[in-house]
Amino acid sequence: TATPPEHFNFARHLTEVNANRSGKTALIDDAGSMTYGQLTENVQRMSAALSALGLRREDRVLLLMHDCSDWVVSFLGALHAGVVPVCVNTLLTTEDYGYMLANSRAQAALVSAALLPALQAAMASSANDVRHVIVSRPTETLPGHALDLAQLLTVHAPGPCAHTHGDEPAFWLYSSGSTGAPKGTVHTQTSLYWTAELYGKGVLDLRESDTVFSAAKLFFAYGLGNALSFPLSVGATVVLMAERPTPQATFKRLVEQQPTVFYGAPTGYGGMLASPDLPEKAQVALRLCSSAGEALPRDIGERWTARFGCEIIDGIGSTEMLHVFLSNRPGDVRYGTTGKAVPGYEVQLRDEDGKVIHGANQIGDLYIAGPSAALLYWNNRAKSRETFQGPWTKSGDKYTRDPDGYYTYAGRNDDMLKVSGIYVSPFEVEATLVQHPAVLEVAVIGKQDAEGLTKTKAYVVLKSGAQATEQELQAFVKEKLAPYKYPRFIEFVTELPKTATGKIQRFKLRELETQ
Ligand code: 3SK
Repeated sequence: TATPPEHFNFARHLTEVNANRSGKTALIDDAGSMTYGQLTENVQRMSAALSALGLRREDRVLLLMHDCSDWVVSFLGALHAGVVPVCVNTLLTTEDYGYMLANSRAQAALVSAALLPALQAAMASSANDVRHVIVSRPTETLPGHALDLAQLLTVHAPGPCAHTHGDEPAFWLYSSGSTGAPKGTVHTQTSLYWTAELYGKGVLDLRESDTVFSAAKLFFAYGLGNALSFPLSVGATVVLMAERPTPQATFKRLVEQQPTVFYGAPTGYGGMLASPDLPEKAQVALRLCSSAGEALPRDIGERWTARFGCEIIDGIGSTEMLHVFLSNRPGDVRYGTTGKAVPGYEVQLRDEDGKVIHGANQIGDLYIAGPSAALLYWNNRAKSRETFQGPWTKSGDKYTRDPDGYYTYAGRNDDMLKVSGIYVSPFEVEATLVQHPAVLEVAVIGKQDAEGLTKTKAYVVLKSGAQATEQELQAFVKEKLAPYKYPRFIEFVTELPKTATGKIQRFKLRELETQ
């Protein structure tokens, strides 16, 4: 793979790669389609518009949008101008957005019309530097200070590309940990290039003839590669969907748009396989599927392949490495394992003393070295040092390697849970549940469901004489946190297992679940 030049801009790179595809469809979203020629022009117009609004190189802009072509134009337009998009999850709370605005000091926000009220509430309740709000697809008259994204693109002629360095901060994604606020993970212009080369082309062998569809949204590192940097690096067509990836919404795209490549997470595959509306093989055009986010249970992989005749390529990536670095390969899939290192990345397992484990079948901490690692966590030197150790990045996952060199997931080394492929901190859920007037104390752990997928379970001790139902507590959490964080299971107990010094022994609760 060619090393990008010292001065490199990923948006310009895509323009060059697709220069001869101007009539080909690049993006299909819920409202229509956009050719490569239109995409290039819109990216250059967005770049000019941001510059004209006074946004300068390295200024941050918040990108809070449902998946649609405006997301792609906004992201690439910002990169083209050297302005840094801070891509945020559309499922969060006003409080989360307030934190992200203050932490990133974003000078502008690009937002879906449906998310404008949440953004405005965040702006009203937090110290922030937002000077411009640009709204995608407004359905009503906009408030005075807000600009219509489509109109902005018509007003500004295509602008020149910033002379960015390949190592320059290019965009941020937020990564969550078990404690503390989400960490602004700063990636460079070349991170996107490397993940597209090494995994998108190297492992998935994406081609111009592919149509791709990702259930994971663009604001996730997984979705960003799946549905933006990978397909656009090979001139493929992307199907984008704003709504939640329910089985029905996914089937609609699989059948109507005939994608050849589908990317999902294990919970999504499990939900589809369990649905009475699962399409027949003849109704879809899949040649390949990818999975990440949580370990894919063998049974789900096997049932999917039996139904559709195509493999699910299971891998693991991280926000810090931007995409998948350990993966199965087409034609060499061992369901139940995460495969081997993606060529271009090195992985190591280390023991508790930090020594590299060379033998087979021993549990160790997973470290990765590769060219797509983030630069740092914004304003967080301690966590940056802990995670980015010279060429190595600590993943926070535990793995084993079998004698044939295949890696198998063995859990996290912090308390984080991955539910439907998204990190959930048990401490955050506990801290919310104890705010309920009937709750005395609580412990949250991961519980495997019948399919081997992790769900959140809360053990709750109620205050003497107090009453609360499972549904009431679930609704309470959904109101205060992003809804996906609510505990799927609640068990009422009279006490929690504790050490002599009063610390909750979560491992005892985990043992109960595996008995
Ligand atoms: O969760 C994962 O495995 C993943 C994969 C690709 C990119 C980012 C992440 C977190």
